Amino acid sequence: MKRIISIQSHVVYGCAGNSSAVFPMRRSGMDALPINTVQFSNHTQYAEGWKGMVMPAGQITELVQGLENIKVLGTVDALLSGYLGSAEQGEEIVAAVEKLKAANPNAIYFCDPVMGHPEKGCIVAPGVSEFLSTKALAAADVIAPNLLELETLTERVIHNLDEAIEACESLIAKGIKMVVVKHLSRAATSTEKFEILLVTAEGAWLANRPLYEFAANKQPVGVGDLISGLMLANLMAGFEPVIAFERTNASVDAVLAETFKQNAYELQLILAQDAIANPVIAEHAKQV
Ligand code: PXL
Repeated sequence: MKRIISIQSHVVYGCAGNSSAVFPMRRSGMDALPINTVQFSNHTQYAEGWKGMVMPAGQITELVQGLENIKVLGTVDALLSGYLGSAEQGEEIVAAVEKLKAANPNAIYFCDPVMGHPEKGCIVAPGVSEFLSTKALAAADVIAPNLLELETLTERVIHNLDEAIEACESLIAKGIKMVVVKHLSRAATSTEKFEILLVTAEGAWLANRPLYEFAANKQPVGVGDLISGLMLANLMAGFEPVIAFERTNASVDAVLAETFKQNAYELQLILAQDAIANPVIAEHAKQV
């Protein structure tokens, strides 16, 4: 069984960060080891706010040391990072990646550079964005930005698909092996569908899923975290990048379809678990 350390948020209720990604990774056959960057009652997009704390500095380093002490660290195949509670936690993650790669040179670092979305209410601590654009980017093997995050990482404004692909290629030229744009937003080729993009040294592929008509203030949260977790799980399960990308897209669509059907705000991971483990690919990704 492949083993993944996943360093993201924990929410008591609902789905964001580890609370969105860990169950799907386990349901995909992975041994997921969650390390929590924050412990919040709920994600930060509730109008009522949230309760809880950012994990104290030093905690990530300490837990990774504990894993090394019990000789588990060297058996870990990948490290996934997502929502950070502070920029200092980012430094600890990069140190953990170095330690992991020293223990297992084949291990990979999958970075989901969650930078927040102030208009939507996704609040991220100061300094996190700068950290992700510099040290995290330098350490990552795979990166999964949304359009805004891709613009920040590459310091450019992206208007369309060609520019999005060029931006991803600039990251590949810097040594990143794979870029998954988890939401193309205004750079998408269609407003009727939700599009995601995969770019590797071999080429670029576009996949889409239907748009469900969630109320404007009830757009599901944690979808990006789900995409990253599933993409990594599918890669670790041995699927080729394009197949892993298609399977991820199909699973995410099934989760959103179920969430819409249930008229729920939080992702319905449990009800959609069979489609997480065994997605049905409705349409193949298109090479672009
Ligand atoms: O999905 C990103 C995310 C992760 N973790 C927490 C969040 C959010 C988005 O709002 O609030 C705690």
